[in-house]
Amino acid sequence: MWVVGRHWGRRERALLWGVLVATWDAAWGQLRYSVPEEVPKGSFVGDVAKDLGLQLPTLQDRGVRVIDRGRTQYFALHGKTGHLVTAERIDREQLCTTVQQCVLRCEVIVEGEMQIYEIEVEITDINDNAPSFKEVVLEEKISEVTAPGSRFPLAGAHDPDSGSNSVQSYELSGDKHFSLAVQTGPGGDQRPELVLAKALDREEAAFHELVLRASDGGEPARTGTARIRVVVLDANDNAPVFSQAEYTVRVPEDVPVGSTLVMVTATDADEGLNGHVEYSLKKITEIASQIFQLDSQTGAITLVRSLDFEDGDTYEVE
Ligand SMILES: [Ca+2]
Ligand SMILES: [Ca+2]
Ligand SMILES: [Ca+2]
Ligand SMILES: [Ca+2]
Repeated sequence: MWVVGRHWGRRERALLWGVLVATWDAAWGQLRYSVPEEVPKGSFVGDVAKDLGLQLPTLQDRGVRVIDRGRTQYFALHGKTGHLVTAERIDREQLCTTVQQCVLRCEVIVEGEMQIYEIEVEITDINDNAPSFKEVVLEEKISEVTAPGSRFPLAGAHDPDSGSNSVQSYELSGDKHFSLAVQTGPGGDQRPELVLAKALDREEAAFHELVLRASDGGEPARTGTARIRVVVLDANDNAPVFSQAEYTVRVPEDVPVGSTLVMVTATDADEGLNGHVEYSLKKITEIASQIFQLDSQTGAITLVRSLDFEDGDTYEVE
């Protein structure tokens, strides 16, 4: 039986090292294997017995230990075959968050021979994570008078996998007013930017819904998406427009004072204060100003003095 999974104390190890150094017989060796992350427990890593030239029957008589250098026992030696196998699920993203090359080290100690063998196992990446955005719904506020070609940086996606299994490209869809540019940062990271491709018009469309998709380079590729809602901010780019260019009103001369003779209406397509319409008279004769009054808010023109046909038969105001 192999003794596997036992954690050796510092004193115990120091003692063993002392013995090993004392009886050194050029038996120091190093083995290097690689295994993909996330393989099931018990998966083959390397044929330690064969690579060390150890005879299986003799191997079984001797005390052979696998000591992992970390806290967790990730590897074990399979008794009958002499194979190094995984003893745990190994998650590369959890083990090696910052380093590119993820290597675990363990030692095989053959006590009967007073030999120690160092084993390095490289944990290779698999594409088990999809790119993801911190915010899945983004809002961008852009004025309708923004010049085409303007750029708006967007937050990129994150994919904890390594190399080509990490984020490789971005794609934008949903609206012809926008296109996508991708800048490469100093560390080789990709930075998506929203580019205004076509002038906006709030009066035509106050919102634009876009989808930003990040893809990794795995086979098959995994993707992550974020929705971008562009809110078009109003600018005062419309003048009020009257419902008619000219209003002609015929009234009998005995119409009572206080009557509304005509209601002029103008509309402005802009929003809020930009779209607020107030009425005023630009050109009016002295006499007409004594007869008619315009309500600046409603556009109602009312009679304030009785009409007398003899005074005049037409009045023109602007
Ligand atoms: Ca993983
Ligand atoms: Ca990935
Ligand atoms: Ca991975
Ligand atoms: Ca406007």
